[in-house]
Amino acid sequence: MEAGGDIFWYLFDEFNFWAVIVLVIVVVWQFHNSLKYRSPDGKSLAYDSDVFVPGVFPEENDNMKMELTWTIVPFILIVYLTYIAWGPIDELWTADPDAHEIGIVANQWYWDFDCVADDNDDNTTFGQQTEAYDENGNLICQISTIDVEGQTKPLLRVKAGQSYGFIMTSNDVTHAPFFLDWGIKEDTTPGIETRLYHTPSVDEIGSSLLMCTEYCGKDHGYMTAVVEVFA
Ligand SMILES: [Cu+2]
Repeated sequence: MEAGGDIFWYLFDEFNFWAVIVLVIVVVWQFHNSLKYRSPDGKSLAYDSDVFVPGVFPEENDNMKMELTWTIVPFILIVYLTYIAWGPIDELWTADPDAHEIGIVANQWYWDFDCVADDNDDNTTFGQQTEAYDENGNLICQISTIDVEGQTKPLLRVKAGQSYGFIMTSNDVTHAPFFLDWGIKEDTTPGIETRLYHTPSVDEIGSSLLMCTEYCGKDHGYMTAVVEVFA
């Protein structure tokens, strides 16, 4: 299976599904107990509140079976969710030797792209290589700018079906590009090269946002770019 795309949305749906199940159980349980154990109108509490010691669970209410259940069942669920979350991480971190490498350098507060990442260590300016072609002469990477609600943003264009490796670093603090439509993200850290692999699918043709998802200061919320997948 290819990195990113469907595999991430499957994971997203799976997490949402279990979140809803847990929510329903908690809410039903909560209402059930609120009604079942409420103090009858006009009656005082079942136990003497004067001898109640805060922080000490009334031992007569102990229920080992219930305690084990609410420890073991969520534990199994968490182990399962952790296990399925490894799949996509493995996909986006597995280096594809045939991937075309694009450089991304994060700065406060803008993104530098480079269509040819082989000299990425020196890439401190926007658009060193603004285009790249495959061996058949087809355009597979193009960098320009685009106006988004009055602001000039970098535009990265990539081709559907082409495998890409994003070679990333930062010039200042930690940032994290999040390819919104692809569902993938990775930290960029000064002095360290991090990588992401993804092959945009034909389903991902069109424009979407790339945003910073690691808080990096004043203009973090405006640190965006547009990523366009073309056919
Ligand atoms: Cu940021």
